[in-house]
Amino acid sequence: MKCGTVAVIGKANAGKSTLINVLVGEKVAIVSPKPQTTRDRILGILNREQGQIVFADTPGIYRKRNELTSLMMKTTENTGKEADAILYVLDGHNPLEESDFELIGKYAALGLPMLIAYTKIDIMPAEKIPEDVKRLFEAGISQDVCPVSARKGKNLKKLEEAIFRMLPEGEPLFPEDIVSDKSEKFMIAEIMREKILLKYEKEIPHGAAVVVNKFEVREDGVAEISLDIVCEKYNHKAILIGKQGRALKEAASFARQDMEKFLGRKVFLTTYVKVREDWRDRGGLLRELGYSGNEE
Ligand SMILES: Nc1nc2c(ncn2[C@@H]2O[C@H](COP(=O)(O)OP(=O)(O)OP(=O)(O)O)[C@@H](O)[C@H]2O)c(=O)[nH]1
Ligand SMILES: [Mg+2]
Repeated sequence: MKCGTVAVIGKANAGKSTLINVLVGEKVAIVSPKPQTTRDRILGILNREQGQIVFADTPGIYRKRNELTSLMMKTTENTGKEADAILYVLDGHNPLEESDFELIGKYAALGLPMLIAYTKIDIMPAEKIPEDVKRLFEAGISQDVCPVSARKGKNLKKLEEAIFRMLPEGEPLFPEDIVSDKSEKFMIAEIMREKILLKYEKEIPHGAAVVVNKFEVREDGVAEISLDIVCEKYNHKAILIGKQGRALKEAASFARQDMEKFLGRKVFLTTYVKVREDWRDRGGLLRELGYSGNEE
C-alpha cells in the first residue's frame, strides 16, 4: 500500500485547509477569508484501497509579528521537514509574486517528493493557468502543477492520484475510522474561533484564543460546553461582547449550531470573555493556551 504524511504548505489564505477538508471528505480544519486562520498542525486522514494519505495542515506562511506567529512558522517548518512529501498550495487567482518562487524553491530544496496544487481556478480566467505554469517552469521549478478548485470540486481525483504516486510503500499510520488526530475538545474550540474570525475585524480575531473549560455529555444526551474567549485588551473585550451582549450572542449561536452538527447532539453553550494582556507575546501563556510550535 501507498501510505505516508503529506505536509500541506503555502502562503496564508491560499486555501490549504479548504483543500484538505474536501479531500478528506470531512471538516478537520476551520476555514475563513482571513489570513492566519490555522494555528496548529492538524492531521486529516484519507483512506482508499490503494493506501492512506495523512495530510498535515499547517499555518500559512505570513510575516512574523509576535511570539504566536513565530511559533506558527516553526510549526510549518517542522511539519515540512518531517513529512514524506510536500503538497505546496498556490492560490492561482492571485498574481504570481517573487515570494511564491522563493517559497516553492525553499520547500523543493528539502529534497522530498513535491507537487504544486494550483487552487481557486473557479475564480480566475482560464488562460492564467498555462501562463503561470510556464513562468514557474522558466524559473526552474520542475514540480508538477495540478490545477484544482476545492470549492467546485474540480480535478480533485487527479490530485489525489498524483499524491498517492509520491508516497512510499508501507502500512497505514492510523486506524481506518479516524479522520483527524485532534480531539473533539480541540475542534469545539476551533469552531468558536472560526465564528470569531468570520464575525469580527482586524486585530480582534487574530488576538483571540479559545479555551474549553467544560465539555460533558449529560444523561439526557445534551453536551454542556463552557469556554473562555481570551483576548488581549479590555477594549477588545468590549467589542467581542458588543452592545447588550449582542455580538457575542450571535457568534456563539453560530458556533453552537456547528458544534451540534459536529457532535451530532444538542449543545448547551456558555461563553466568557477574559483578558490576558499581550498573550500572543508571552511564552508561558502561549503554552497554557495550547500553542507549542509543534515540539513534541
Ligand atoms: N473560490 C474559491 N475559494 C477558495 C477555494 N479554496 C479556498 N477558498 C477560500 O479561500 C479562503 C481561505 O481558505 P483557507 O482554506 O482558510 O486557507 P488557508 O490556506 O488554510 O489559510 P491559513 O490557515 O490562514 O493559512 C476562504 O475564504 C476559502 O473559502 C477555492 O477552490 N475556490
Ligand atoms: Mg488553514
